Amino acid sequence: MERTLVLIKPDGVRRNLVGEIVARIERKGYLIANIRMLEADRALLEKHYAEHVGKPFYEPLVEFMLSGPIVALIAEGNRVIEGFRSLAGATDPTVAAPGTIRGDLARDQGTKVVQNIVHGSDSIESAEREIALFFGGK
Ligand code: DAT
Ligand code: MG
Repeated sequence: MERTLVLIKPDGVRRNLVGEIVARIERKGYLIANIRMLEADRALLEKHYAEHVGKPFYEPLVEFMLSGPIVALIAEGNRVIEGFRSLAGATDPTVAAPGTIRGDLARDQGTKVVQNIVHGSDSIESAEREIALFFGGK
């Protein structure tokens, strides 16, 4: 069964949106196969966001992800990688479609990195790599 890694970022946890986001994933019909709250450390985030090293928003992104607790979860179901990214909406919350997590629940805060509530893996390879980082390969 296909799996994806979802992160509820510090803005989502701070704003008490964990239940809302988990409910949207469940209502869509995906299974929450595992879930945990954690405070990520820099080493973990550097691995998770390795593809973005050197981009102007990289350091602000890591700092933002260190700014408070996050929730990591594994969602499971046919085509869940594509399906969760569709639920999440576009990266830029200003233009993310209404009805999506980012479109409904986030906006531009004028910060160096866009604060867009959730992360979702973008391919099977990324999903398995990221699940191993956050759940030790389980
Ligand atoms: P996504 O989270 O939609 O997969 P991404 O992997 O390209 O987007 O980028 C990771 C995060 O970095 C993204 O969720 C928000 C931030 N980000 C991406 N592009 C940005 C930009 N041009 N300016 C500011 N922040 C950006
Ligand atoms: Mg991405």
